[in-house]
Amino acid sequence: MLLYEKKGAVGILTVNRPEALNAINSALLDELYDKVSEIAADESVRCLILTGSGKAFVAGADIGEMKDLSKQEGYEFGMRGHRSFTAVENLEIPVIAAVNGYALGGGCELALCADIRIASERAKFAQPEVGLGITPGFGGTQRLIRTVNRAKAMEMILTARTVSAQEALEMGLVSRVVPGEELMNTALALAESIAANAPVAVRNAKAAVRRSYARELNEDLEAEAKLFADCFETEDQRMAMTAFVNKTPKTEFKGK
Ligand code: DAK
Repeated sequence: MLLYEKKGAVGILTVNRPEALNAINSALLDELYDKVSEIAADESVRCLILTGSGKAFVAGADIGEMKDLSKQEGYEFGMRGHRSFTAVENLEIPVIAAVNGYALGGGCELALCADIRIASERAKFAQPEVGLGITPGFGGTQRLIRTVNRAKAMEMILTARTVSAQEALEMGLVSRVVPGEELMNTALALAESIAANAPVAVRNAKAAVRRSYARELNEDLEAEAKLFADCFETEDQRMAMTAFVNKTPKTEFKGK
């Protein structure tokens, strides 16, 4: 479910499950962890680009797989997600997310693990979880607030609204928006300009910047996983996810 290629000193990792809009299931989470560990050990790679196949970057965690999780399984799924996503974030080399399309839920959260995000004009961002009866669970509540201002983060998380690439640029969620056909070339040029700099200095600069960003992140992610898990087995979570999977309209949320 992942494709990987190297262009000189730049690695390109593509989430490749286009039939499900690259939705992330447990197998994909494990594959991501393994691949990222491999990349971390390859000293010839100096910058990584993360992107998706087809019209999505990643349309979220796999709703079909999550639908029937118990609270305990929800917690375990969340912690498994944190392990893989944190491995991306903890790579010593810079990571650029080239967001080619939908970056929803877990997809927006994966993009947030990158150091730099650039987007195609077609990209769309959202944290739609509260509309599915759950909270963001792969770091959205923690990484979004460390990336954009609190009002914007709260608006995205509490309304579940989808924002355009342009709006994402205005709020600082991405640093550039380019036409879709220019996305990969722009990402590659950016990656090559980083890879041409002194590797130790680049690595240490990233580590230094991350100190302010990542303070207490691990504890906060664990707290997020508990709050996330608590939403499972509720009537609202079961109803909303079943409606998505069955392609039927949602009924009104009951708070149960
Ligand atoms: N999961 C599973 N399948 C998905 C999917 C998803 N998130 N998104 C799309 N697909 C599948 C669709 O079911 C459809 O499958 P088939 O019917 O062809 O078998 C196929 O991909 C194509 O999708 P559509 O036919 O819907 O394509 P459209 O262009 O019409 O619509 C869309 C595109 C992106 C607007 C729509 O697919 C959509 O609304 N998708 C769901 C987006 C969403 O709500 N994503 C957030 C999921 S919640 C956790 C941590 C994190 C999370 C959860 C737990 N823990 C701590 C435990 C994260 C949660 C999320 O990400």
